[in-house]
Amino acid sequence: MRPEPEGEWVQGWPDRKRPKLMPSKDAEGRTVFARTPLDQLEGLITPTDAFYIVTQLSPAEPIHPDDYVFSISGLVDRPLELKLSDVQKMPARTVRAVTECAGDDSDWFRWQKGAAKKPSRILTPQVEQGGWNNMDQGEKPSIEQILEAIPSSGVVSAGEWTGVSLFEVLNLAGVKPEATCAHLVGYDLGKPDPTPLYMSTGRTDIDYVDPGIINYDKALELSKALHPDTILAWAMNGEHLQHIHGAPLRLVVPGWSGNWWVKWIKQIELLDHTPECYYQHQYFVLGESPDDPNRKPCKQLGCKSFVSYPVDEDSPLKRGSHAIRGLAWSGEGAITRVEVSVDDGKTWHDAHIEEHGDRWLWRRWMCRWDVSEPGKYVIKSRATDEQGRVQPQQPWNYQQKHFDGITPVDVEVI
Ligand SMILES: Nc1nc2c(c(=O)[nH]1)N[C@H]1C(S)=C(S)[C@@H](COP(=O)(O)O)O[C@H]1N2
Ligand SMILES: [Mo]
Repeated sequence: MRPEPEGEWVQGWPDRKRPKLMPSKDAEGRTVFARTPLDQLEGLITPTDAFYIVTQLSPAEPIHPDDYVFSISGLVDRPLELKLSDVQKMPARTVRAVTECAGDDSDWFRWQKGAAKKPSRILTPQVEQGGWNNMDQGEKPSIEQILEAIPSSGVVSAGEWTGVSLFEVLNLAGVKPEATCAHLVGYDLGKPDPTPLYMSTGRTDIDYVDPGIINYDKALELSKALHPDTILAWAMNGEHLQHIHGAPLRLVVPGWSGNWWVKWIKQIELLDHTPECYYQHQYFVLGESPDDPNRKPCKQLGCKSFVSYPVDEDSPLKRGSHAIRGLAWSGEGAITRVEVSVDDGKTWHDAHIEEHGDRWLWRRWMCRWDVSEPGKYVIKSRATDEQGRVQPQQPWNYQQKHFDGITPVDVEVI
């Protein structure tokens, strides 16, 4: 069942229910992980208070914006230490983009492989206390308990990010011609918890290469680092970045999965090689198995759409006319086509997709459905992007990342 539409009073007036995150909190009651209620959202931009949250280590200590500094070092002509006010004096750039955690919808991979329980897109409460990165303390829960406790959907949102192109900041330091990689390091420290690895693979017998206490870091290839839409952002959705989203400064890497979007930037080091990063070479990798010699880091997202209305829980539907609706996005840029099927993929019809000029943002689509025959229906959607890539792009992989498969909706019409 969908929640009742009535919510709190706002500014003294009765209001609709505001979309709320489904949070997991640390021992101090601070949210460290949260999923977005996609079924309750309208429009293109996810309100900040409903924007999903993922932290792999312990979140960084908050830094006052006036005290914040980060460094640029390595293969540069002029190593620099910059303050927030320094980057705010540079030419600003605003990018609207989808952020999707590499593990979004990973349950659907398991379901495609034969897991009994069909995933749901309606959020249900998950472990409130502890969160996923504290779940291995004390009694160790089984993989089944973890998977049951923390569904995978809803770790995707869309935001408006304001900052400065990373290339402008790098030019200030002067990148040496030998540089091939920007190594970005966050202020957050910790020991990676193997639980997400166990969770995503559904196995605990996997070699967990313990890197000890590390800063969150990523090694971004220079061509993506120099793309004008790769920005260092200090604002999100028209206001200063919130701490948990990486304030004072975080990286925005449109088209690439969330793990590239390094929060709490501490250091940018230019290198002529790719350093080993836990969240790039151990976790967030695509491959057939842990010993696959062709394992490679998760980078750009596939091509994806899903049906946000109706969902299985809306069943039964009354005969008549319905609006089938949903969202579509791609790691390669704009979505150009969305098709809908109401007969389990036998026939497809073009959906109406909303026009807008932001190639990294998802597009809303809808399709009117006039249904007069009672019975069981399977609704599907399929997206195509400007590169001609058709959903799905990403095959099954052992860490179950970058799921972009077709997710059927089962409804009964009465
Ligand atoms: N410094 C740092 N940056 C990070 C992370 C982190 O743990 N530490 N998590 C990454 C992951 S896995 C995701 S999906 C996104 C989530 O960003 P959000 O919490 O702002 O939605 O941040 C990325 N950037
Ligand atoms: Mo993520």
